[in-house]
Amino acid sequence: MSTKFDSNSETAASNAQGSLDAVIVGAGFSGLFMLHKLRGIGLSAKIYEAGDGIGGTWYWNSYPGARCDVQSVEYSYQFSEDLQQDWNWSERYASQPEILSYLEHVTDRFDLRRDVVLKTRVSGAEFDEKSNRWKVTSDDGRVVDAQFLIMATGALSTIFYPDIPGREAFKGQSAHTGAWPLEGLDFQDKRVGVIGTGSSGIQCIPIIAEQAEHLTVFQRTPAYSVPAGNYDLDPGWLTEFKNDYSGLRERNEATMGGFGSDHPVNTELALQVSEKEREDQYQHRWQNVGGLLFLGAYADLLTDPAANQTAAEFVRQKIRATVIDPEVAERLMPTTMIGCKRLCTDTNYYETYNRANVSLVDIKDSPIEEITETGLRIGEKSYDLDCIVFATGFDAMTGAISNIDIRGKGGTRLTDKWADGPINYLGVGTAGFPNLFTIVGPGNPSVLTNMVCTIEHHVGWVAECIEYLRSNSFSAIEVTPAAELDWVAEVNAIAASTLFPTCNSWYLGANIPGKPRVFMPYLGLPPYREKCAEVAKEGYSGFDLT
Ligand code: FAD
Ligand code: N01
Repeated sequence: MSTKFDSNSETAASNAQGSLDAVIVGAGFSGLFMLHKLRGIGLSAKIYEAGDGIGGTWYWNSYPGARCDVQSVEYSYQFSEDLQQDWNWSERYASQPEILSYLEHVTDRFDLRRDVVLKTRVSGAEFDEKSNRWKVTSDDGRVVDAQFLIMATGALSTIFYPDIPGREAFKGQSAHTGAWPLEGLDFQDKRVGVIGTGSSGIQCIPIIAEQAEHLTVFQRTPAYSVPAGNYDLDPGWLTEFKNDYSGLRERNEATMGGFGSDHPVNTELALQVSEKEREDQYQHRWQNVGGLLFLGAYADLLTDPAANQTAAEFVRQKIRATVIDPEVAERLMPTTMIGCKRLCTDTNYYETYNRANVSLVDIKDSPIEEITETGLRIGEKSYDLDCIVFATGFDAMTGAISNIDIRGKGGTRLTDKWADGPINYLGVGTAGFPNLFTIVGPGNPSVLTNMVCTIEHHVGWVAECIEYLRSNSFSAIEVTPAAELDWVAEVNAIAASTLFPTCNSWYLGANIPGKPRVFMPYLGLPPYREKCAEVAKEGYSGFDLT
């Protein structure tokens, strides 16, 4: 990644702070809001961010076509009414540059920049049991001491490259979608290969196809994708919409995912209605609603396999109807449960395979064996390429935390404790690691929801907890082993009652070779919020306060 240095932020060299109330790791939606909240309760805090700019996901994922799949007016902070009234989104689903400029605006508006230290990767953290404080080290060797350590390191921030030999040998241009070079890649009249057909691949493929001489898509597993239905927002509509902005936010909080209350989940069951009615409902959601809310067509799509397959078959029919070459259409048709992996949303994805300059290579049974100087090789066949795009995803939910050498009480390493999967309470803390908070980590509804909404809730809860500790003169808070075991059991029990464990998704860690297969997110925002409120009301039940 080439560098873009923000001269208003402090550099590593000019900011060798010795002691703080809190260290926040990561400057995305979570870290920025955490800094704002902690300042609000009088704490000294700094963000350490590995990237050269703020924005997290929206800094790193600047590949062509990157945009949100939750509507912009919902995928944005709600903590400041003035902010949400002042900011005008230009599209129903904002593009990466627009979301990044929103986050830049928030950073300046709330004067956050002076406490953001860029280009600084936190490499280790050690808990000192005598002082109840963390010693945090960065990869440039600096050490900062803080009472609280807050990991706002992102659920989808650690890129994953498949272990295909020869990647370094490739002489052309290549990039991972999740660490896209700031200067971009030039696809004009080039032979381009895209590896991976998850959300990132599906967003960039149609745009790359318009520029490349030839695009070859290497697909291991086809994904379900629904048209996003993106459009420019009419300023008049936006003004009117803002009259009841807080009303929308309130209605969204009652939904399972924190968004989409304007198209609520249908309470009917898929097989209890006639086939015609079902088709009409799916068609309505496909054509008029668009995107993720397609899965709200019936209440049982994620719990009953037969119901699920009615929706899956509807999408397969759409692929058949869109893709002209029936063999290509067949290869693009997923067979798993729809929604088991995150549903993709697109603009002209399936249509792209009708272009003469696009070909699809199925690599399920014959994987890519080698990246060569001039392209890649599958068996005896070589593909000559000028550019390779790795849209191969992330070591999700635990990757960023596991990359830091975190040692709690008795020198226990967090990676050892989590060797068989993450164990924590409310997705916020883990026994043996006092004063360590994770924002939207495993065990939190995070990635199954409108994340900005969940982040605001989670950050708010952590800030209130810290305020409580301070005002009651507690120096440390630590999860009890019993509370975290119960929580992990609850997360798993809820997941087991759904279709989520039936495929190899990143929710389960199944995209990373050797990663324990454990369903990591907690399903359901309203019950989660209730539980968090109850825990706080009971003086932080499930935690020991020292
Ligand atoms: P991030 O934005 O990931 O920020 C974490 C930051 O921590 C990163 O900048 C990283 O560099 C930094 N960091 C990590 N480790 C270290 C370390 N050791 N030292 C220093 N810094 C470190 N969610 C939705 O709800 N709706 C959407 O439409 C949506 N679209 C998405 C599109 C893409 C392309 C991707 C990849 C994700 C999308 N998500 C979406 C999920 C998205 O990640 C969250 O919505 C949100 O942006 C996460 O914010 P965050 O601050 O928690 O984490
Ligand atoms: O990653 P993915 P992503 N050989 O893991 C393939 C969010 N997001 O970056 O399915 C060949 O979904 C892999 O194949 P398979 C969103 O939450 C949102 O696309 O494992 N292929 C798959 O096709 C999303 O879910 C948006 O068989 C290999 C692809 O790489 C999450 O981020 C946009 C391979 C990875 O897909 C991650 O999405 C972008 C190998 N060895 C991201 N290894 C929005 O639309 C992996 N693959 C808002």
